[in-house]
Amino acid sequence: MMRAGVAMMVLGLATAACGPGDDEKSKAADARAAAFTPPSVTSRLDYGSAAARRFRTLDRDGDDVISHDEMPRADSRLLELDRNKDGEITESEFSEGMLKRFDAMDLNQDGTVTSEERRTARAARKE
Ligand SMILES: [Ca+2]
Ligand SMILES: [Ca+2]
Ligand SMILES: [Ca+2]
Repeated sequence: MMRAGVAMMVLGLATAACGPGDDEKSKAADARAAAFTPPSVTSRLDYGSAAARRFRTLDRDGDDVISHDEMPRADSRLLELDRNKDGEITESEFSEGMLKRFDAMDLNQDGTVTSEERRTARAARKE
């Protein structure tokens, strides 16, 4: 009889302790979920093919050169890719420049850029 009573009490306590604890935990998880940005990992290959697609989009007349009038004005960083400063970006200037950017972001040089590394690179740029 006694034994069963104690067991019931322990069970009751465990449930009571568990209840609010779980609630707190799920609230914290909700907060985390709200602030959460999905982690992304971009491989060098993916980045390169995304860059190639971007080049194709920008090169409207398809002559493998982004000429001055094809250059989006909003993206001044694109001009940094013009290595020989002739005002145009060739396909190799574009892809090599983009991959150099990727390598600069890939802090641990494992061939992938995580969202963490991207954040760090962005923060470094602002300084
Ligand atoms: Ca063109
Ligand atoms: Ca050029
Ligand atoms: Ca990396």
